[in-house]
Amino acid sequence: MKSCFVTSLTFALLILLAVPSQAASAPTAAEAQEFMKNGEDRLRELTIKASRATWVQENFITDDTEAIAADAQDELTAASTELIEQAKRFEAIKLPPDLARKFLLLKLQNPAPAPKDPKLRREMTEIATSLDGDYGKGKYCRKPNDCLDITAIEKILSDSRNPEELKDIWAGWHKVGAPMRQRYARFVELSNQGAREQGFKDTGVLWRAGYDMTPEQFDAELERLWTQVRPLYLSLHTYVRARLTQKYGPQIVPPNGPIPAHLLGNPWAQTWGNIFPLLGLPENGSGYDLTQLLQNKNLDAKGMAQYGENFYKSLGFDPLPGTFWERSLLTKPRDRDVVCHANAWDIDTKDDLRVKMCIQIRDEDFVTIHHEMGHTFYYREYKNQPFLFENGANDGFHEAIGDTMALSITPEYLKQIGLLEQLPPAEADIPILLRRALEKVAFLPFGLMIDKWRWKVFSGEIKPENYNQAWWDLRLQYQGVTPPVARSEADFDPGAKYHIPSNTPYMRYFLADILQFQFYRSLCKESGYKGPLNRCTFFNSKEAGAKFRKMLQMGNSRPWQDELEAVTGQREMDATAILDYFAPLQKWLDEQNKGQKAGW
Ligand code: X8Z
Ligand code: ZN
Repeated sequence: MKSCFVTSLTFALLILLAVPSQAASAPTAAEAQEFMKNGEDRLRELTIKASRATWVQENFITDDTEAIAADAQDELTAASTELIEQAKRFEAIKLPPDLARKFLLLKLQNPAPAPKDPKLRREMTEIATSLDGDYGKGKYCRKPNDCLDITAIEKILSDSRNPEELKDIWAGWHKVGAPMRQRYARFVELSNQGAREQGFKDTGVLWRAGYDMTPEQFDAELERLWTQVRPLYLSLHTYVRARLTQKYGPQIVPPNGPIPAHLLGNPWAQTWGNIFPLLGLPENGSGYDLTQLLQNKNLDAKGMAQYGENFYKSLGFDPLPGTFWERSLLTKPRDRDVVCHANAWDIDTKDDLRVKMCIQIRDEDFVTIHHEMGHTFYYREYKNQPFLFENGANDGFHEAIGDTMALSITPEYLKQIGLLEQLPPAEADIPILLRRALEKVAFLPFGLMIDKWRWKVFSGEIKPENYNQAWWDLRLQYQGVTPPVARSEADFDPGAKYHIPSNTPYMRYFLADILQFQFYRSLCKESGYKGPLNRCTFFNSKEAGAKFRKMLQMGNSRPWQDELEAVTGQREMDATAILDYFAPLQKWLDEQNKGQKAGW
């Protein structure tokens, strides 16, 4: 097996190397085309191998599976690094736009660009795999026989109202980061070296090169969007803070200051939906409790996922293949370590699609399974594109698809699918909107600050000796939250958030938070809906489905602006959709906040 592989790789390299020697001085566009075709075939084959190995590793974390996954990943990275190097000889020639786009995407597909030196590349891959594994295995042991994994931690931070317990659990989980610090710093060095060898200033600049505009233009876009939504965030922050001050007292929640991060219902304070019951609205003000409805139905994890699939089918998408149900992991195994952070897998770039998620029967997970299905259906819609175009129009699009669907989970929709018997009265709009804002509006500054931190880490502006301080400076600046216990550079709190050890770029989620409302507004219109935006569901609309599918099928073959235009008629990301959606709530919040000072 192994020697067979080496033989075929050597053969492929000979072909690739043969191209330059034929025409060392002036390569032609035809040669570039041939080079790209061979390169895409090679990458597809190795990507499939690496996906299978990583799937096993994340579903069964042991030293052996980590080593196997690192091997497969190393082979893929080696091939991709070689191809990028060889592609340099085509840089000076004029290529057809599609082909030129592929040459750019070739350089961007790996978020961890590797040095050419095989020893350094191997070192980087092993670090990356071990960080991912450490996060998956992460536990906080309150006592020797009382160890909590992230699923248990999330549950306590969501349900407990005891500030001492919350503080203990918060601090306990954050210990998972500290041992990662040195390796992370080394990872940054190695990956930056790889980025530089490929012609980028650093890895963060490489990440920002994937948005069909210059990194500087992209920065300006982010600033523009954040300025648009910041007042809404401030209104929400002010309202929530006042209620938490009432609940926990001014000693714990200072009335004009930032909010301590352990009181917001989530380990990272990234979404705050779980503290909805503390916010002073009449109990059951929204007229229903989705977690309760799901539990009343005695749903299991598969049942939750089937609701997700049904939504897509109602729009005209084909059902998922049988293998999806056979091979996905939907329930947390009792007896082994897995990476429980939800994700969706495109194993063979065709029909072998899977979701890995430790589903709990609760409203948050009902939304997340729609999110994961969004990735899954996107994979399938673009499966006939060439390998390098098998991707989202940009990564924010990929994250936005499922969330767009999940915005359609309205009382009307729940009634249509038989989960809810009676529609709530019109007064329920505000509680329902507030519940949504605790997810979508609270998330905005978090979505923004993670990569603000990482880009500065990659550029060297934030040095390893300031990793943690800089993290909390940004948390304070954007989110207005503080750590509940003293922090120092012995800690490494970024490591306690999955996307840092797994090196998953994060600005995509900020973009998705904006884009999903833009898509939703357009699809609601396409479905013929006329009422207030927050009550729209486009469930069952074949028109909306057809329009969306057309965009999804384009994959990453066109600049995202063209694809956005195909659905929304707009060429720019635009926060007016999220502002329109929450307009009634913004008005209500501002009334409630009268006399309060906003900000911290
Ligand atoms: O990581 C995810 C998904 C998988 S792509 C579950 N999300 C971000 C997070 O959990 O931090 C979805 C929203 C933000
Ligand atoms: Zn996602």
